[in-house]
Amino acid sequence: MPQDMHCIIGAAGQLGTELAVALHHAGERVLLLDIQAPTYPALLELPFETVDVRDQAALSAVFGAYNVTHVYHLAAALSARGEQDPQWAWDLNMKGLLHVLDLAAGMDGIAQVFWPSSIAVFGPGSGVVAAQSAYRLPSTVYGISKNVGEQWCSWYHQHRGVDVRSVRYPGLIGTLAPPGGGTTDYAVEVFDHLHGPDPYTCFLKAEERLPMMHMDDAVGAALQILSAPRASLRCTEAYNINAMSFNPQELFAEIRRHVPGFKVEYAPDFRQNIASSWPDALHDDMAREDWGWAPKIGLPALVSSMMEARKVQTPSSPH
Ligand code: AKB
Repeated sequence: MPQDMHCIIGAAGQLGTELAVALHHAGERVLLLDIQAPTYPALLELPFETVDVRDQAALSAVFGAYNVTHVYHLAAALSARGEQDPQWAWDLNMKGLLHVLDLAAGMDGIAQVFWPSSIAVFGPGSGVVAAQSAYRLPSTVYGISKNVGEQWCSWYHQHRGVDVRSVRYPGLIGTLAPPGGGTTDYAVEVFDHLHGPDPYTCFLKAEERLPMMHMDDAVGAALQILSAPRASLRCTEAYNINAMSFNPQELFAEIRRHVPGFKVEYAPDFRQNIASSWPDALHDDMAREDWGWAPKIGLPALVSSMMEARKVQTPSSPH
């Protein structure tokens, strides 16, 4: 029987890099797709193809040439970047998803598709802690594309038999590749500003609480939902998943346990309005019941892992 081939679209990005490394370390065959080559060293030995997901013919040719069985479609314009160029963001996010779903429907070899949704599907009226089926009026082009994308996933599952699975990710925090263009990015970029002469300038308010997740849990969620029996998945759109919630001042207080002199100033910009339209946390009972979702990492462990990965040497650190 031929071995599975896992194709990661957006493989040079924040989640793509981590998923590729995890699958590769698990002994799976992995194909990397992006418009720019991944730079993370462990990925340099893997097959890579330059493909723009808006080019369906190119995508189809690559899926066929490599006998792709599993597609992780991660390429997207995120919330903050998307607001700066709404038409481009809509085109990239929607065309990309529809191309992947359409190919998955027409190519026998493609067994599963993973496509991430986001807390950005929620907006004013969704509640401080958003329920799985909360009212959704997204405040960004990115959020609209994720909301509509969820409905396309459900349609392709019901009408074309595509086994596409999805979760609503919160802000993701990991070490291997930086995020690009998100509203939650402050919680990653701050770790590159711990020791400079100037304070870190945070673009959200000190009290802006948001749902967040360590990358290990995010990768775990993708792999876990893909391995669940299809019959156990009651939700054909995207599952709420929750790990932790914090605001900037709580994150920075935790960082100060490692770097006592760390200084911050606040200069909220347009991203603050996006953040304040999102919930503080999500109810994720359905994901827990249907496929056993259970996050492992909280705020202290998250900060320790980021500090460890950057090999930050401080008087109080245990190195
Ligand atoms: C963003 O900030 O746009 C993303 C997200 C929450 O989906 N990190």
